[in-house]
Amino acid sequence: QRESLGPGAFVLRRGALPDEAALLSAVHELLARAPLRHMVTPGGRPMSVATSNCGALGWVSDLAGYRYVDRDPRSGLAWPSLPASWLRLAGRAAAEAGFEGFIPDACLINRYEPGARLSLHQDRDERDHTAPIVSVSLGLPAVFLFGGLARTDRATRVPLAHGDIVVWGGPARLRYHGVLPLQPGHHPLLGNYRINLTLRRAG
Ligand code: MD5
Ligand code: FE
Repeated sequence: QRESLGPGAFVLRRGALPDEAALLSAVHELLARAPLRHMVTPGGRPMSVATSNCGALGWVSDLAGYRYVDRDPRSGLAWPSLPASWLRLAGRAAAEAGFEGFIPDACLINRYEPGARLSLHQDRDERDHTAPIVSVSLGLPAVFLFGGLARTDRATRVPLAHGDIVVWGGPARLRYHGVLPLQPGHHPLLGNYRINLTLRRAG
């Protein structure tokens, strides 16, 4: 049930479904401690996606740039810990895609509401690009844009649904990617939201 998106990129369709209830209750607990917020890009525009983090490091953006930090700048507190079950899920998914021994230290939690999007970008704020990234999609479906190593490379469109896990590593790790504006809808567990978890090795 492992589907290839190209070298180093694999979808495990509905791979997180057996864990959906535990994942969602943990998400809600984590967000109570480190609330979602619209981070501001270095250019000064609030992102349409609302963001929080858990793990030793969390990704932040502000007028000074993008970086990983060990505290939530809003509260001054350490980010909540990465749940042990998420570490296991990420390790298992990475191994199924051929990346053994993946131990994330950061999980970015992105919430999309209808109209929210992520424009084409690379994930390159992590120290070591040899580790893969594991992404878990929950709630409303989205269309993922999967580009190439150059910004102008043609992007393919990959539909992602509730429970889908994607692993990006090796030759896919620095490919440009984005998410098209979320279409309105209703998901039985998440209402009109999509939540994406990206588990990373940042430090
Ligand atoms: C999402 N989030 O669906 C995606 C999932 C982000 C972000 O892009 O930065 O929060 S992660 C997709 C990803 C990561 C690393 C490499 C590649 C895709 N890739 O090669 O296409 O909300
Ligand atoms: Fe990304």
